[in-house]
Amino acid sequence: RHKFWETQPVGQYKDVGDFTLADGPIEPPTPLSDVKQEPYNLPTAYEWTTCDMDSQEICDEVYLLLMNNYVEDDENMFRFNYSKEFLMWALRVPGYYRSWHIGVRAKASKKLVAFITGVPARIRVNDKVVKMAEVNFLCVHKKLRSKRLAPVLIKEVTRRVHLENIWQAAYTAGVVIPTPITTCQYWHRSLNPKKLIDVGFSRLGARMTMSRTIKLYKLPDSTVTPGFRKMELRDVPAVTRLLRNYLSQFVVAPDFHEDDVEHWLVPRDNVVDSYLVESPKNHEITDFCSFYTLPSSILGNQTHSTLKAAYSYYNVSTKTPLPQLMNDALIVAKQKEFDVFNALDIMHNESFLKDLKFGPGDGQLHYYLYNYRVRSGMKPSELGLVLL
Ligand code: NHW
Ligand code: EN5
Repeated sequence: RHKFWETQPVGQYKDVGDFTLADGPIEPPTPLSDVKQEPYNLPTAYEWTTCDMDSQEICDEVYLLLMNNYVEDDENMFRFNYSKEFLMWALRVPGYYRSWHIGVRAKASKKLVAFITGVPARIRVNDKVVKMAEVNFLCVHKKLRSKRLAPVLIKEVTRRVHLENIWQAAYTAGVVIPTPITTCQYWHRSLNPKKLIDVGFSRLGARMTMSRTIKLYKLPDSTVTPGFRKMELRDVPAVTRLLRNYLSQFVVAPDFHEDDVEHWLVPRDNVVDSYLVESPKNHEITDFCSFYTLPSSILGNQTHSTLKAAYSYYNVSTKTPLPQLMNDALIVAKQKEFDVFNALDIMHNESFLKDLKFGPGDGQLHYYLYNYRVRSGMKPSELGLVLL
């Protein structure tokens, strides 16, 4: 059923529920000298290119490939439209390898037709911290689909990750392949219900009018938690401590150091927003919440071309109840004119989804590890990792 994935060191369907298999690598590393030195072969009309994400011109090409060919919902009404600034943030992470930002061009026209990326990360699985690649932005131009190009891209990124002596990876997908470590549900909180209904993102509920719906999703004009403010660079040490302590309870989570927190969580306009609660009494930082900006193109609507979506990122509560903290996140997202706030049912998110009027979406997100087995039957609430 999976001609490619059956050949890869990933959990196979036959092993699901086999609790005798222990956590750890599926196969051992090979000597670096045994890693293939030359890139994999592409069909003769195509060639490999390393995409220099410092270059505005290359970033523009990547941006356009993804804008026109990346992930759509199951009814092809919306397509992710990651901004250039977002891509530069997501790919130029601490210790990144330029060689892991991989493109394919048509030899004749030099047009960029496919892409895949890895970025380095330390991911903790139970009590072990493992160096991994986070693989994302796998994309093949619509005109080149179903030609088995994706397995070549995946093998090539794998080879380049191996050359850096890294043997594991983490990735997510909307499709099921062998074998998810867990499957998460997307939830959506309407901020601009009129627009969401107009573009077909959501529907008017049974026995609901537009004005009743608008009233249902109304939010206060300003945040309610005393000491709630935007995160700043000077907060990095305190946020790192708060976050490390919080993430330690999950089965799979990033092992964030201060340089990671500085990169991933210090606010960047239209990319990532982070807020915290600083106790007005002793200036202690007790709570934290964050979200990233990922608009979607609206395919074939006369009046609206983009849907502005915020995605819940990392949230930590020690003093402010999580539902209250996230309500403040909704309020700032509304102030910033997001149309919808999305979240997965991971970490402690279930504690606020229903109370804050999120509803389940029609999409799921499956989480995967490459060459690493984890105890089967992990629940989304045991997952402490968000991939972009
Ligand atoms: S998930 C988003 C993926 N991108 C999109 O959905 C964009 C729109 N679609 C496309 O561009 C986030 C194409 O449909 C793609 C497939 C390119 C998806 N992950 O070339 P063929 C990520 O980026 C398998 C993994 O003919 P295509 C995460 C499929 O099961 N595998 O198909 C990426 C089949 O294999 P099988 C996927 O439609 C993680 C084979 O590809 C997949 O023209 C990557 C068919 O290939 C997916 N999302 O192109 C893995 N979609 O065995 C990283 C399809 O079933 C692993 N396939 O026959 C780790 C590597 C690093 C290790 C380091 C140690
Ligand atoms: C990972 N880095 O399907 C990338 N999104 O529910 C790969 N549905 O937006 C991940 N179909 O339910 C790819 N509205 C996986 C996600 C692919 C994109 C996707 C889903 C997630 C989505 C929307 C729109 C559906 C349009 C028709 C949806 C309902 C919202 C409603 C609001 C009010 C309360 C009830 C729910």
